[in-house]
Amino acid sequence: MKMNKLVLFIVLMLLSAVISGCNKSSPIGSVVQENGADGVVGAVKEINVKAFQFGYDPDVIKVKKGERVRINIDNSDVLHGIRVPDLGLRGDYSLEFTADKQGEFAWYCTNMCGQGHMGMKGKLIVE
Ligand SMILES: [Cu+2]
Repeated sequence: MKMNKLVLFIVLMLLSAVISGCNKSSPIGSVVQENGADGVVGAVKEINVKAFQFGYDPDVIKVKKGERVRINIDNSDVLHGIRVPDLGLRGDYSLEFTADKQGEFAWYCTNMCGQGHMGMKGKLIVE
């Protein structure tokens, strides 16, 4: 009986550790509270994207309309960057914007990075 309670206690401790660990951050994004570059105060959804020859990980990003978004670009080999022509956005290391237009927007690599450069693309979904 005593042993059973000990086992139950350990299981509960492990479960709560796993649950709190999951809540801290999701693998593709986290929300931080801060002042935006343009003076907007509010939550910024941060998304980390790894850029490599020749692709992105993740290569599809979903945000909600109205959200303030910052995409951090990790250029893991050479300089890539992201440009979203339909939204007039471009950046080598990061992009910050308010997702005020609903739809699906293709993004491309900003810098000539090698033979596969033209095939480097991703998709931003604003829903
Ligand atoms: Cu490129």
